[in-house]
Amino acid sequence: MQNLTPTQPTPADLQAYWMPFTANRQFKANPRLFVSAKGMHYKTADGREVLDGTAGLWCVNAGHGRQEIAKAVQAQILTLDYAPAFQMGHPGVFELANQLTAMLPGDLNHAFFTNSGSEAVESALKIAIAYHRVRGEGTRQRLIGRERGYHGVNFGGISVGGIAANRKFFGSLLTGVDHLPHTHSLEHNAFSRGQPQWGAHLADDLEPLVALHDASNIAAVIVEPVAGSTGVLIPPLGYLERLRAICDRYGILLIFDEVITGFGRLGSSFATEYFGILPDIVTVAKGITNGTVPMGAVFVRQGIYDAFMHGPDNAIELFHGYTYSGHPVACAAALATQEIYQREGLFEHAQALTDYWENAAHSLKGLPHIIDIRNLGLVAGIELESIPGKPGARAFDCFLRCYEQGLLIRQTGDIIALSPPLILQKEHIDQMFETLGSVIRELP
Ligand code: PXG
Repeated sequence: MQNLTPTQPTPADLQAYWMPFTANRQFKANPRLFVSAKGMHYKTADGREVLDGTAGLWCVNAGHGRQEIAKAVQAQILTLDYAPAFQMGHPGVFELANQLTAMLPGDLNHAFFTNSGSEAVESALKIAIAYHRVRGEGTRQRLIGRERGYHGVNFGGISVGGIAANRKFFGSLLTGVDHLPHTHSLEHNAFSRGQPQWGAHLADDLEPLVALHDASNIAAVIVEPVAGSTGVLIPPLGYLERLRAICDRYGILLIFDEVITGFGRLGSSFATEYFGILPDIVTVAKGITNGTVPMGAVFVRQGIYDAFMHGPDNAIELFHGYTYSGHPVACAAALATQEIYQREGLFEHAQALTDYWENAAHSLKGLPHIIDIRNLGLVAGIELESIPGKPGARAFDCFLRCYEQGLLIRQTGDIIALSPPLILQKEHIDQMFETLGSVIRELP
């Protein structure tokens, strides 16, 4: 791999940096550092190439080291490095909003910008509650998430989120939140290809919550169309449709958190297009800039935006925003990224590889420890049986061995998640599942 820029040597002391979502002491005793990346591969500090099976953290959809993005970012910094986000604008952010909303179905035609998926979620939840208030239904404040949901790590996101470890350390969280059941069932759906048959009825659990609280107190339901972080849970056939129908019946906003599913992961621009369902609000991040510059966004339907556009012209309609909302450099990166997605037809490419990907993933069926394989678009989840009393240990062992063998995978609990850059070719798919298969065969 050509190394275009000099990389720093590994620092002698790794102590000062408190690493996020990482076993710090274990890592620092045995560090794993990437020093460069190009295309489908990372390069490690000890000079090995590692095939990227996870697009970084589900974000580098157009592959690593894209010149076009680098050039756009450099040019933007030299032209306009920063413009105040409040009461001022710059061309790039309007252009980006136009382009992105044109990719979304229906009247999801207004974009609010943030700097991460977590901030997109907070913004979406605040917009949902404020929307009802500006329409004169200010009692609609309750939020409904789902067990095992991941909506980032800020207080709103962990409140509606359903991953216990992400919640239990942090106090009382938001009040007025309920959770739908998750949709995972090994009993009914193990080794399903694509969307599982069983489970649409789980959406009906929204009904008793409405009966309990009354619709007049409920603002929104938020779900990941495909749950990623918790370990790849594919929505059962008909489930999302049913959720949409119940929300419609009671005037509850439906929020799709597309931080992972956005920008081609399922072989279409967004999950809303893939499933043919129109939510009221969509959150994105990650692939919006190919992971190069932090950015997130919230898309809302016309009626939501319109509801705020009342009162005197000089009144600020939404008291919310970030110093770096629509940052010029992030916008330049996002525009260059969208250009690559389109020019290279990467979503179509992903779509064309889906069957091959599915077959490769399911070819691991029958190997020791594997209790489920699930897939959709270019996502796969492989669930391993836990070692009794040591949850997560087997998949972490698998992760380390794959890394040693030149493959980057993601592990959450005892589930392995794969979500490669969309530029991959069949030989990368072969290599990924061959390596993973041989590693799993050797796991104790
Ligand atoms: N919503 C969803 C659905 C996500 O997947 C966030 C919000 C938060 O985004 P930020 O940009 O604030 O991290 C995410 C993030 C993993 C993994 O390995 C997943 C995420 C982040 C890090 C790791 O599954 N998802």
